[in-house]
Amino acid sequence: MYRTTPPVIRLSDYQPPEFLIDHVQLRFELDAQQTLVEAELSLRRNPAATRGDGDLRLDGEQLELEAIRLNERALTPAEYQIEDAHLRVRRVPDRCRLWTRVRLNPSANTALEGLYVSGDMLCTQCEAEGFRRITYFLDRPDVMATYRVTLIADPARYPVLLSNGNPAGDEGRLDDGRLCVHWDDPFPKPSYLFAVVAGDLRAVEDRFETASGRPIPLRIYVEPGNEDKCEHAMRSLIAAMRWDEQRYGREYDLEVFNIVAVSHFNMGAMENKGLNVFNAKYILARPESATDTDFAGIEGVVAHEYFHNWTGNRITCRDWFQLSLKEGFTVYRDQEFSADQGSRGVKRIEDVRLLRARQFPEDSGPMAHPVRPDSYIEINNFYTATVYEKGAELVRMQAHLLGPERFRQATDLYFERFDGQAVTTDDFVACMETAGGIDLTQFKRWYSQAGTPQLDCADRFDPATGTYRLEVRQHTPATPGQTEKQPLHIPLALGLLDAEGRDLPLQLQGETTPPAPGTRLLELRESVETFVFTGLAEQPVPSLLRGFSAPVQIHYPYTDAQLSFLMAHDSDGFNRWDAAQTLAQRLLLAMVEAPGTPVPAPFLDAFARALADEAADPALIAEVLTLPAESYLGDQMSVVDVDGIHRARQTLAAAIGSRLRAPLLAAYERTRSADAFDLSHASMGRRALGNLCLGYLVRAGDGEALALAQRQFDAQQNMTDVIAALRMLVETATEAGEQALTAFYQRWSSEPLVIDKWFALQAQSHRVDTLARVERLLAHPDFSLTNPNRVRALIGAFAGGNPVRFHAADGTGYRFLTDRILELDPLNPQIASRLLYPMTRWRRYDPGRQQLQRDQLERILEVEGLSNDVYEVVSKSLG
Ligand code: B3K
Ligand code: ZN
Repeated sequence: MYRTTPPVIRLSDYQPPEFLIDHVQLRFELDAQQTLVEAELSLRRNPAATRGDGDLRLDGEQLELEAIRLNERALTPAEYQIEDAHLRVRRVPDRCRLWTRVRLNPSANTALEGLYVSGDMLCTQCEAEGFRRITYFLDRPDVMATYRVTLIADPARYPVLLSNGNPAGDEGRLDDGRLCVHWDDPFPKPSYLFAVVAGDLRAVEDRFETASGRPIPLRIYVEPGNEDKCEHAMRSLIAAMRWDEQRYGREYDLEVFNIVAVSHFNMGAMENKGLNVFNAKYILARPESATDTDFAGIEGVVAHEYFHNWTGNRITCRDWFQLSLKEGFTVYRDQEFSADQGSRGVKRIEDVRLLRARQFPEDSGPMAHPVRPDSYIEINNFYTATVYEKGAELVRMQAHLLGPERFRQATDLYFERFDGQAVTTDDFVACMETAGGIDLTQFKRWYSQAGTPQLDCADRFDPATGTYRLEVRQHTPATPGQTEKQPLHIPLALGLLDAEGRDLPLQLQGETTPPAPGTRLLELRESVETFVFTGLAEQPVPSLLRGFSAPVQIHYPYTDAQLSFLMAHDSDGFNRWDAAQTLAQRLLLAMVEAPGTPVPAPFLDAFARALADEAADPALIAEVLTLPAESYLGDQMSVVDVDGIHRARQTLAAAIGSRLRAPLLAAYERTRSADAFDLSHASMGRRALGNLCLGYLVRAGDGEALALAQRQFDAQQNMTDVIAALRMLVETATEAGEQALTAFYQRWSSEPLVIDKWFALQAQSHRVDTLARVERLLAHPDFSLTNPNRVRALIGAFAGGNPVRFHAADGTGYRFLTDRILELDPLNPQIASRLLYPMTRWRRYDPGRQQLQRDQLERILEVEGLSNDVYEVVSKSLG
């Protein structure tokens, strides 16, 4: 049994810090086993502090304190105390300099938080609370300081020494031959943005000239041999820097901008000031070894981390409850950036697909929390789809309510008002209110209220008066700890279509402005609201929540015919896609209920029509023709029928493949491109559509299609095509699949990022023997529990990306995951906790599976010395 319950941190307990740190001098003697860190903190009592006993309490974990001085004087043991995760110095003066020397062992740091070893290099990860594993400090984001850093290391091992800010002065050599380098960061920053990297690294260089004409050298540092894989990341960085100047008037501020790609990293990347550290997955790419999805990921993440320089670094969070202040806004910014680089419509669909797949389930499950949470045990558990993706939707709604010009004025005001400060989401919204001239008091409930609002719509057309009444009811289901919900301020974009599919002119009753055709933004505020449109000659078909104008679920009793009609005619691309998804979802759920349900001809006709639309963006057509995921279909059922959903989806895919054979083959041929390595949006779209078509054909058991897949695999061109073909071979043809897997491994065995794909693809296979294979792969020489990418590729892909095999009715999947979590927790609690997610929603399954999952969750809870990360998720899930 877990003995002491870890403390709960609450927003309502927030207190300003008793001390501030204005400046920090750090000196590192870097070594993989023994690193010495000397820190001199210039401290002063915070005039805004409301309480304090005169003692200074600094955070520190896993540090060996060797020496401590206050204002140059060594402290006696009576003057300080080391409590479990704190250093307490008694009675310090209002202004002082505290100097400490601590020793750490980076090579023993498997949690990858603080200073750790990745391959042959040393690197850091400090967000959220990793700096306290480097030195004793006020490790909280509302303490912002300038830093001067000295790095000393053996140049044979670590010829490149990097930290935040600008290089300061010449590199030098100490008498013992060690290299000594200085960095200066003039911008006050919270400790979570601190970074150090040391290694034998190669730089890929370019340069960017800012709007005001300052040339900025840009360097991407990689391990030797990877220099030829940085072009796309560099191009994305330059595009992001330009975009932030043009769209937000934000210029880069330091003299250099550095990025380092590392192979052991807990998440995607980290926005450390002037020194972004990246999971190699989000930097390294060439078309023969990375997929189009990888390229899009790189573009988005490089931009995201760069954008943090203003939204996160120059203006940061007062406390971790405000995480969405920087994450929600920065995700919104990277979404808009990517929309401008490729297709806006397709990007919106991808973003909403992700929101529905990840955030909606989170918001209706045991870990549901508001965008600004009120409490946490372990903050690392709150880097969630809610804080990030729903947070981005809240910014998007405000941008929508203000319109582009006022939104820009509001962000200008935000940057002007809060530069150099640590602030709150309320501060952000206040800028929206001031510049927008609107009252967002009610809107702010979006930040504090968890759960996905449900909108129930009903309508009535009165031909006698030509009026159309639309009634919208909103309600938000209860979430853990929040049973009472209040109505939200919801922007609802809609259009009304005539019988030809054209947008009708819209005029609300009582309005004097002339009716305008197109989309209209309604604002909901009450639990029930009725909107009366006048001057209509015929019963319209409503197109609701255009562009997904709010993160809600909308319900309207559409007939299948109306959905097909919207799919064909809606002027809103998002709603055309959404209508197609709803149609497919309905059919699939009917097939789950009644397995013999035939596939209706109109469904296939609509599919064929979309396929034949050669004028449309192939990426968009691919989105329209992609069936909803198994997990998403499960979310729509009161009890998830794991096997029924899998069967229905396979059956429908096979039916599409056999009944639309000719048009699918034609589309496949049409989308093959002469330049397999082209990375334009158009080429990526063609590959997506082509592989989707081939996949349907293969699932129908089509021999010719399987031969095409084999040929596509053998051609070994773009990785997008190779991986798609490999997946088809593995799923269908045992012998050819095995051979292809072997060939693929041999070809790519020296490229870890490609080998991750090899692991993931096998873990996601629908074949019945997949778990046995995954267990065998645990013993593969390339598998390692200490590399998060590998863990995600094998264990994460199985548990999170293979519902039918993970949720096997005999509970073997659950037991497997639990065993792995218990092995991982002592090594890397963040990764262990993340892997748990698929089991937290046990209540959604049948009684047998519920019991099996609960048994495993309880088994975890019984382990002594569990991390706070895993404890929090398991205990809340059992709740
Ligand atoms: N800010 C980091 C995430 C840090 C996660 C710490 N557990 C990456 C990002 O959102 O840009
Ligand atoms: Zn971020």
